[in-house]
Amino acid sequence: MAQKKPLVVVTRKLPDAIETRMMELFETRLNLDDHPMTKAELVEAVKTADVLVPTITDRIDSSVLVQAGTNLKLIANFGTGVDHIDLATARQRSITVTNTPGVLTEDTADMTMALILSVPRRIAEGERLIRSGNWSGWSPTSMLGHRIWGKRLGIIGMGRIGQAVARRAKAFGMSIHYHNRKRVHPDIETELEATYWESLDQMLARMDVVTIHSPHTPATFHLLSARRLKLMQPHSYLINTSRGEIVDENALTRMLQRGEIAGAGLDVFEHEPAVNPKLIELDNVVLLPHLGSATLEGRIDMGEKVIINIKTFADGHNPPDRVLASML
Ligand code: 8YV
Repeated sequence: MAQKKPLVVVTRKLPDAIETRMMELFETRLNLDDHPMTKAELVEAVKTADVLVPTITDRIDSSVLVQAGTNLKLIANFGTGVDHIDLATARQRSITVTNTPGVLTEDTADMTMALILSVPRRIAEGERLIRSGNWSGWSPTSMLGHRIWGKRLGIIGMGRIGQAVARRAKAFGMSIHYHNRKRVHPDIETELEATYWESLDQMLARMDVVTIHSPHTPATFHLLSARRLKLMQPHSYLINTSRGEIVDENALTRMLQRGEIAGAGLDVFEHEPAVNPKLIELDNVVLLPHLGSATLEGRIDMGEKVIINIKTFADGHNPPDRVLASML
């Protein structure tokens, strides 16, 4: 007898190929107009679904999870970061959580590199100048930026994405420094010619560019606090393609306004989609709307991972990308 298909509720519009395959494999409820779900809609989803497929725009906190029906056994997140899901409550209610690691690494590293180039070389500012119609032509001293070749890059979080950024930055002639909870394997340090800093404070004070690649957890919330940001040198730049909550955004904005650091490249914000209006006024920042992993290829790979996680789970096996609270 054919197995009953699980009811899968998908909270946002996914690429067509992924939605079509989900429709074939599961009893799938799609969000065709792609509106971010309200809390009431999320509660309704967890009450009815066997599997929920949320994204970063859904706050799956304990007030939502306590209303989940007994059928809800799997949250197959579309994305790597799971800071929008209350993992402790999920565990208490025996709900398995999976994510989509690995497939976003190269795209996110590319976007990080784009920001590392854009901010010191004033790419977005130059583009704005042309579009404003006010460019009066080349001159030897106009719009000078700073060279990145030969500069020190401090990577906070040397996991998959941190290492992919290091490889790219090394090819651009930067010297690689990193801070991580654990020192990486010596072979990786050798390959990247990377210098390990056990003390984040000491590293921050010596870098020309600092880039963040840690997950957002209670331990990394405001890791770059006002005190730590002040350790950075006035000529240095901060890049963040990880999570906005890791940086005290108000403190960063004040420092950028006063020229206490040279610039910032931000793809993520503390209160997304809200962006501090004072940041928008500044010329020494490049602001992107959470584009780190936004490639069609990446989104399809993420969807494939979601499908594999659901299918494996529905077939009674451990899904490959289970998130364990101890991993965070
Ligand atoms: C995703 C991300 O696009 O995967 C992540 O953690 O930050 C993004 O690049 C988003 O989370 C999708 O839910």
